[in-house]
Amino acid sequence: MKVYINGTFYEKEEAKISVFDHGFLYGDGVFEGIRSYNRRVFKLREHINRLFNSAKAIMLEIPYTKEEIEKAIIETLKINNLSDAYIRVVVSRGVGDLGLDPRKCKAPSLVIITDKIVLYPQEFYEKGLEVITVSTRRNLPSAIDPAIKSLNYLNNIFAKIEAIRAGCEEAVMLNKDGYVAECTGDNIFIIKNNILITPPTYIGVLPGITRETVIEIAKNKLKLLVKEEPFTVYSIYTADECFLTGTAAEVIPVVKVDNRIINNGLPGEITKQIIKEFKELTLTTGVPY
Ligand code: PXG
Repeated sequence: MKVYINGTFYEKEEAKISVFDHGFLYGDGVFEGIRSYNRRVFKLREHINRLFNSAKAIMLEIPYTKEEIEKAIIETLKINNLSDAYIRVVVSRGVGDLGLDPRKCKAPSLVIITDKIVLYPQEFYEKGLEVITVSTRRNLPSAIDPAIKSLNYLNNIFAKIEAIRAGCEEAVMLNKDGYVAECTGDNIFIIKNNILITPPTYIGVLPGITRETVIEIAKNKLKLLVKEEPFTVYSIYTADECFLTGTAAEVIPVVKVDNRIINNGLPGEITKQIIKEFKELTLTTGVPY
C-alpha cells in the first residue's frame, strides 16, 4: 500500500511525518474522510470544498488548488488499485518548533491515505443500532466550531469512550443548552408524522456530506417535508424513526436510545427507503477513475 505525502508516494512502512509537525504536537490541522464505490469517488468536490472551508477557518492556507488535490486522490486510488476505498485526506500546519506559533510552520503537510473500507457489521443495518446520550457536550461553536473538521477529535473521543463503557457503539452528543447535536462521527435524524427532522448546523454540528445528500433524497425523491430545527432527546424517545448518517456508516437505523425502544424497535420504513436511494446514488454517481 502506497501513501501520498507532499507529492511523493511512500510504502506504508516508510510513510512518516515529523514529530515536530504541529498536526502531531497540537492537533493543528484539518482532514476529510471520503469513500469511493465501484471506481467512483463519491461527492469528491463537496468533501474538498469542506476541507478548504475547514482550513480557511483555522487560517491554514493549503498550498494546492482543489483540482490538484482531487488529482492526487485519484492517483493514490489508482496506484493502490482500489475500487471501493476509504480515503483519508489530512492537511496539517506542518513542521514547526515546540511552541504554538503557527508562523514557525513554513509548509503545510498534505497526506492522502487510501485503504480498504471497513464496514460496520451488516447486523447493525438489519436490526438497527442502540445508542446512548452521553454527558460530554459537543464543542461550543464559539470555542472550536464543530463545523471545522479539525485534527482535534478529543471531544468526540470522550463521548465515544462513554458510549463504549455503556455497551453502545455510538453516543448522542448534546450541545451546551441540552439540544441534540450529533453523534461522534455521524449526524442524526428523526422522523415524526412523515416529517424528517435534523438539528440545524448553527447549534454546533458538522455539516455532513451524507446529511446533505439525505436531505436532498428526502425532499426530491421521497417528497418529504424536511425541517432543520433544534430538538431535545425527548423527541428521539418519541420519534417514529431515527437514523444516523456519515461517510463510514452511510445511513444506519437507530432502534434504541437510552434504553427506550423507538416505536416498535425495528428499522423504520422511511429509513429503509432512504437507505435504498442512498445506495443507488453511491453506485451511480461520483468521479470515475
Ligand atoms: N459528524 C462528525 C463529528 C463527523 O466526524 C459526520 C458527522 C458525518 O459527516 P459526513 O460528511 O461523513 O457525512 C462526521 C464524519 C473516521 C471517519 O474514520 C469519521 C467521519 C467520516 C468518515 C470517517 O472516524 N466523520
